[in-house]
Amino acid sequence: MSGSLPSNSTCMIPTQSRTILIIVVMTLLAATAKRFSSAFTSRSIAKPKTSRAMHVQSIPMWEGTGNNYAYLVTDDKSKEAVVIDPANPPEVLPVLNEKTESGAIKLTKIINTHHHHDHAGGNVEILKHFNLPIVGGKDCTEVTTTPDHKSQFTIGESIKVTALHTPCHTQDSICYFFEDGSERVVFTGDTLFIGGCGRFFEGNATEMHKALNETLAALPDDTKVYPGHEYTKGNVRFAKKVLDDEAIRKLDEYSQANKETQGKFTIGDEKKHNVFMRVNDKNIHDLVGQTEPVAVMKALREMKDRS
Ligand SMILES: *[C@@H]1O[C@H](CO)[C@@H](O)[C@H](O)[C@H]1NC(C)=O
Ligand SMILES: CC(=O)N[C@H]1CO[C@H](CO)[C@@H](O)[C@@H]1O
Ligand SMILES: [Zn+2]
Repeated sequence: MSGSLPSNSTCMIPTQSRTILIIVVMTLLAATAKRFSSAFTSRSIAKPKTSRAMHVQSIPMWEGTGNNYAYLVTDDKSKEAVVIDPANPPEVLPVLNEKTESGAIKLTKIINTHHHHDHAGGNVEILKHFNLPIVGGKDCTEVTTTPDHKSQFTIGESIKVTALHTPCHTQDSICYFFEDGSERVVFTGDTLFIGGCGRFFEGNATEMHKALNETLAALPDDTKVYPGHEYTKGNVRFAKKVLDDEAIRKLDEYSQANKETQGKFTIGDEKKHNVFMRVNDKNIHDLVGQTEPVAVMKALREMKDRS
């Protein structure tokens, strides 16, 4: 580098000092560059974390019999977390204990989708270990708060929850729509399953039509569906008897290849492969001999109950 200096340089610094100065400047430059690049690297590593503020962990329960799911949802930034339908404490408590003891989460609520024992039946036992409020339908054991239809609350800094009343399977059924700015998910309990819907234990076809085709169908199409049970295989078996089309075949393939289907399909997908969300479909009308959506809903549910 010094060789490029003109030989008649008027620079007054002696050659030796000049070499030292160049070394010092280059070392400083290298250090700065290194610090700059490491800041850049750590920022690009941290990026996926900030864009995924909501973390959903499935906790399968009674696998092979009820095939239920409890869900642990955490706001990654604040570590604030809620547990949804922790119905079987022996399977849920080990997860909650490990995560709270390690500081990975701060558990703040139990949320229930409805009062059935395989959803709200773990509340009393969980309360012996954690002092938590319970948000749920009016008939849920130990419920503290029943949110109004379309009312909202937040979890940590980033998750906004909207309660959606969907009475039919039970009169106290509530679905919970979670948004974190970039991602949307809905916990549907026994109202909407992947490719199916719950039995009308306390309600009728008018109510299920409203729950599926008005309330849930109005959510953004990219909302991921997290139901209360893994029932997809049985639902597809029924759907194939009703209609054997492309969307239902795709769901069939997926459910044959994957044990778990929760969170893998969206409200947009359900409108295509869930016959209970296709009550306006001409092909289904022909099959059930009805055209009015509530009558179609009623006919489909009766067929499924008999199947
Ligand atoms: C369905 O249930 C709703 C709410 O309980 C009720 O108002 C309606 O009359 C019922 N419809 C039928 C067809 O039974
Ligand atoms: C959101 C949605 O799909 N709504 C449909 C529900 O069903 C009625 C007919 O009963 C349609 O008109 C709506 O478009
Ligand atoms: Zn139920």
